[in-house]
Order: sequence, then C-alpha cells, then structure tokens
Amino acid sequence: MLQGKIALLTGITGQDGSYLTELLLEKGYAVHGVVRRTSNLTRSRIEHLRSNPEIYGKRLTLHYGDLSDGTTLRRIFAQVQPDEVYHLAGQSHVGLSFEIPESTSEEIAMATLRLLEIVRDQPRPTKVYHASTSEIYGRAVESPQTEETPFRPSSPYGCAKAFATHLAKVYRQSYGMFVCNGILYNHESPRRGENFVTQKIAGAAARIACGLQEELTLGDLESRRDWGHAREYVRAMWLMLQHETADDYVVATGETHSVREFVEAAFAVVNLPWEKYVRSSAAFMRPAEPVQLAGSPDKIRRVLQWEPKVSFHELVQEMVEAELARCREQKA
Ligand code: NAP
Ligand code: G4F
Repeated sequence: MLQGKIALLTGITGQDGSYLTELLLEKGYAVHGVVRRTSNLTRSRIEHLRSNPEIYGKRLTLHYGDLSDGTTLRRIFAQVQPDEVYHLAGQSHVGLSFEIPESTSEEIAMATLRLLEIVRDQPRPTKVYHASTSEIYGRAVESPQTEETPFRPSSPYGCAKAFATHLAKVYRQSYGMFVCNGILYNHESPRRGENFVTQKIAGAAARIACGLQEELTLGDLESRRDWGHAREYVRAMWLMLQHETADDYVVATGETHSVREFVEAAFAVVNLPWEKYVRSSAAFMRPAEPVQLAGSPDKIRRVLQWEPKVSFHELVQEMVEAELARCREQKA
C-alpha cells in the first residue's frame, strides 16, 4: 500500500475517472476530483464512493471547477498540492466533435495548455498524465501504430488531442516536467457513455431481449476498432506515473474487430438473430473516419509490464450482462 500520495483528477465523473478513483483509493491515495456544476447532483459512476461515509470527505474530495475556469483550477491546485495529476476531462465524442468543433477544441486543446501552465508554476514537482488517444493517428500511415507513428488526425477531436499531445511533449522537453501521454485506444465497460457504439449495442441487445426496445439503428457497421477494457487501461495510466522517467505509451490490445462483430457477439449473448433488429443509417455516419486504427502495446509491455487480459468476447459479455441487469431492475 502507498501511503500519503495525493492525486488530482479532472474528469473524475467519467468512465475512466471512476475506475481510476477506485484504483487509487485501493492504493491508499487521497483522491481529489474536479466536478462541474450540474442541475442534478447524482454523479452515477462515482455515486457508490460519494455515498460511502468511510470514503467521501475522508479520502475522496470533490471540488467544483471547469476546464474553462483557470482561476478556480489554480485555487484547487494551491489547496490540494497534488503529487500526481490525471487530466482526463473533456468532450470525448469524436462524431459530436464535427458538430461542436469550437467547444471541443477549447476543452481539449486550450484546457490542456491551461493545466500544464498551472503545473509549471507549482512550488514542487507534480507528475501529469495526459489522456491522449489513437485518434491522433487518424488516417494512419502504418498499422499497427506505435509511439513513433506520425499524427494524421481525421476529426476536430483528433486535431485538438494532437495539439494537446504535442504540447505535453514540449513541456516535458522544454521544462523537464514529468508529463506522460497515454495514447489509449478505445476502452469500454458497463460504465461507458450511452452514445458510444459499444454501449449503444449492449444496451439495445439487452432491451430488445427484455421487450423494452424494438430495433437498433447504427452508422457504419464495417468500421473497425481496437477495443479493450477500461479497468485495465486506467492501471496503465497509473503505471506511467510510477516509472522513473516520463514518456509516451500506446495502450491497446493490438487486435481489431468491426462494429458488425460487436453486434454479432452482443446479440449472441441474448440469443437473438441480430439481422432481424439492426439497421444502418447515414444519420450515424461521420464526415470522415480514421483508417486501420490498431495499436502496438509492445513498448508498454516491455517497459511497464502492462498487458491487456480481458478478451473481446469477455468484454462484450460483461457489457450486455450489465445492461440486462439494468433492464430487469427497470421492469421490476
Ligand atoms: P467520458 O466518460 O466522456 O468522461 C469525460 C469527463 O470529462 C467527465 O467527467 C466530464 O464531466 C468531464 N468534462 C467534460 N468537459 C468538461 C469541462 N469543460 N470541465 C470539467 N470537466 C469536463 O470520457 P472517458 O471515456 O472517461 O475518457 C477520459 C479521457 O480519455 C477523455 O479525455 C477522452 O477523450 C480520452 N480517451 C478516451 C478513450 C476511450 O476509449 N474511453 C480513448 C482514448 C482517449 P461530466 O460528467 O460533468 O460530463
Ligand atoms: O464508439 P465510438 O463513438 O468511438 P470512437 O469514435 O472510436 O471514439 C472513442 O475512442 C477514441 C479512441 O480511439 C477516444 F479517443 C474517444 O474519446 C472515444 O472514446 O465509435 C466507434 C466506431 C466509429 O467508427 C463509428 O463511426 O463505431 C462507428 N459507429 C457505427 N455506428 C458508431 C455508430 N458510433 C457511434 N457512437 N454511434 C453509432 O451509432
């Protein structure tokens, strides 16, 4: 058990933030999270921690803030004095970034700059994890991609993340700051947001099986992704900050599957013929898609001894079963 370390998370209420918080609490950290003011106080992914009197207010503290509000972020840093910062917050939907490019770029690119500047001014060294993404490779020049593959983003989201990733490297090289880019490929879980394709499919398969939904409309069924499990990927984030030197790491399985394969596997869990229920519509297609996104986890395996263990089929099964449990609760 590590005693006495303090971690500050942006994006603590998101999929990754919630799993990372659990991991850090298990490791004995005091965890601080930045949360936005919302009209509803329930923060579903961390509610089990917030409602636990042994944890909340003792080892877990939430601070109101927003990525656009530099003054408040500075104040939080002064108060918390973190040893490690995990910067996970931001608009994370690639498709939506074509509709809201300006706020996406503000939240991802400028906010990362703002945060790095705050860390630069800290009186003692603070380690930073930056949530980069495979989307920086976009129309990739090679497959699988490594830490050396050139950036060729194909969405506003990818462009903003490419800026932030370059900036993180520049701050590391120019100021000697301990900043790591985790170049993560798609990672999923029962806590995945509802408008990402895996959760949309898992939820629909379960609801159709329970008689709560009639059909599922998706976009491009032939699109391929390298899908892993979020719980394993947040451990990779933590490992990066425990290493003696800061560096960038691809975090991936190295294996790709199509959206169609995800659909087939999900409907197989509920024993239904997917062709009867699934449609494809241009409404869910994007102006551009990345090409052949598959990551090579060689470096992280070699340097940090991290490797993914959950298989594609185990991931699909876990997500569909979690959705089935939700449906049963809803029907009860
Ligand atoms: P997520 O579930 O969408 O969570 C995003 C988090 O950011 C939420 O806590 C959200 O708060 C917060 N946020 C958004 N805008 C904010 C703002 N202006 N001020 C403060 N907080 C803000 O995302 P995720 O899947 O956990 O991903 C975490 C990070 O990794 C993201 O940066 C994402 O782009 C990146 N990433 C994800 C994947 C993946 O496959 N999941 C892969 C590569 C990189 P609310 O709860 O208030 O909305
Ligand atoms: O689930 P998606 O929306 O994830 P996407 O675009 O790959 O982005 C996720 O992973 C990135 C890492 O590579 C992260 F940086 C990012 O923050 C996010 O977490 O879409 C996956 C694929 C795409 O090709 C999309 O066009 O599924 C295709 N798709 C087909 N039908 C659909 C749908 N995507 C969504 N969201 N909804 C559909 O109905």
